[in-house]
This record gives sequence, structure tokens and C-alpha cells, in this order.
Amino acid sequence: MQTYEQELQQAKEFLLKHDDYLIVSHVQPDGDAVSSTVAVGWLLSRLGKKFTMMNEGVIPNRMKSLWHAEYIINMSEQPPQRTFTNVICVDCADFERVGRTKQYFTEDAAIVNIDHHPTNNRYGAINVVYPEAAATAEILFDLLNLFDIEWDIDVATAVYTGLLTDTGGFRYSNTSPKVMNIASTLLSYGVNGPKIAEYLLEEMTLPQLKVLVQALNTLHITSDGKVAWVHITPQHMIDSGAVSEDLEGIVNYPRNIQGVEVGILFKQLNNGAVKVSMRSAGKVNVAALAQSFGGGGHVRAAGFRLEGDLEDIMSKVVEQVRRAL
Ligand SMILES: [Mn+2]
Repeated sequence: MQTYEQELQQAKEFLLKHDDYLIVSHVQPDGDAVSSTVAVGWLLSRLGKKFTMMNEGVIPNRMKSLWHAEYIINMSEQPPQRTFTNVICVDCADFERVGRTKQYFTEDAAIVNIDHHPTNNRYGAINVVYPEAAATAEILFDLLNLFDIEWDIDVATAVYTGLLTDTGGFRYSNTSPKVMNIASTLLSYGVNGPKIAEYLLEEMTLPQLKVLVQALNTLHITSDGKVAWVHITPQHMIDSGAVSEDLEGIVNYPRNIQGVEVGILFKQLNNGAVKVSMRSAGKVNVAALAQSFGGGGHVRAAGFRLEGDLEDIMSKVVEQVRRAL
């Protein structure tokens, strides 16, 4: 078993040795996924390397102000006309999380897997997997510091954004002394912390608020008060005018109820599948639960997808969570 420092060193050597990289992150990318994608892109640009940034789908609007985020290819809209041999996967707990972007990896592709999910199954040729990190962006902070490159405001803002979003605004239990030290360093590089927090965590669009109201109207809680859940249907999305990224954070509302151990958001998708997001107050390891349903994540934040009827899935999942309590 290699140490974290050795893994970082291997990644560094890989990046120096090759050229023409593909950088991908997980489907439905969050703040950390987008931040990590552009941070790797920024590093490669400083090294004078050719690189392509890609995601299976759309980049959230709120992330579009990050450095070169507008150049992240939406594979579903602009399928690339070629394949890639040198692939860097960021924030992807398992190979399936890259989604359909994998069809653009050559069969002999060398994959660098940079991630902080404890459920990561080390699918890369090189794995920089560090579950102690609050965000993949934290790992990238360490990686970038191995190079003789001067930080600028663009990459500092990207890394700060990944840390901010994956720690829920420096509030979750993953907000370690190291996270605060890194944040402090990034602020000293000129990052506008309050502005990013206002834009990413406070400000809401009207559809976002409307869809929150609709979700809260579906609130259920078990008789012992320990499991609470809400759901969202395709009709809710139409009525509110919300888009997928507007649902981020809704799962915290049921979780935040006093006495609740696990909060769940069930999102019924247009294709009939249901996306399940779980948040734990600490007692229940929702990553293990999610894994038992074919998903993954962190001890306190995890998710998965199931095919089937919404009501059936809700009762089945709630039952499993009650058993885990
Ligand atoms: Mn992450």
C-alpha cells in the first residue's frame, strides 16, 4: 500500500511524462467535480500540455464563472470525434461514475484516479485516493504544490470553490484544520471568499425556491422521528421551472429536523428511475447503505439510483434505513 505522498508523486510524474490528456468528472457534476476538472486543466496548461475537459452532461450554471469552465465539453451535445489514452478522472468514486464519457477512452487508456470518496475502488492505473480529504480539490491543492508553479487567482478560486461546496460552507464534519489552513492560504492569494459563498450558498433562483417549497410539501417522517424524506416528481420540475442543479441542498432540509438521523431526497427521473440522496446526522453510515443499493459516497452523504415505482422505492429504502438505525 502506497502512502498519499507516493501516490501524489506518481500522479505528478504521469502528468509531466505524457501529453494530450482527457479530464473527466462524475455525471451530474457538483462544485467539487467542476472545480477539480478546471484545476487539473489549469495545471496542465501551466505545464504546456494539451488537454480536453469533458463531462457526460451539462455544467451547473453556478459553476460557469470558474476558469475555463465554459470549455468543459458537454459530451451529450458535442460528442468528441476521437478517443484519448491519457485520462484523468476527478471526484469519481468508481469507474461507472464517469458515465458515458468512458466510450472516448482507448481500450489501453491509462487512468489517473484522483478522488476522496471512501468507497473508491481504485480503478485507475494510478490512484490518488485520500478519503481524509474533504474534497478532491483538497488533493489537488497538495498536487499543485508539488510543481514549481505560481498560484494565481483563477486556480485558487477553483480549489476554494471545491472546498467550500463539499464542506457545505466549511460547516460539515469534514471541515478539518487542514481545510481551514488551505482556505486561509487561498484567501491570501486573493480569493473573494464572501462573494463566492454568497453566490454559491446563499443566493437562490426563483425556480429553485419554488421547487424547494414543492419538495417540502411532500415531507414524511417516521413515527420515531428518526428518518425524514421528501420527493420530487417530473411534474414538480415542470411546475417550478427548476433544473437539476436547483435540487442541490434540498436533502438537507429533512436531515436538519431536530432528532432526525437520516434525511432522504427521492427524485423521480423522466426515464422512470429514481435518484436517491441520503444525508446522515452521524449515527448511520449512508455510504454503506448506498453501496448495498449499488451506489456510493461518503459516511454522511451518499446516493444511488433505482429503477421502479416511486412509492415502492420510498418504502423499501426507508425500511432499510430504519433497520440500519
Ligand atoms: Mn467531492
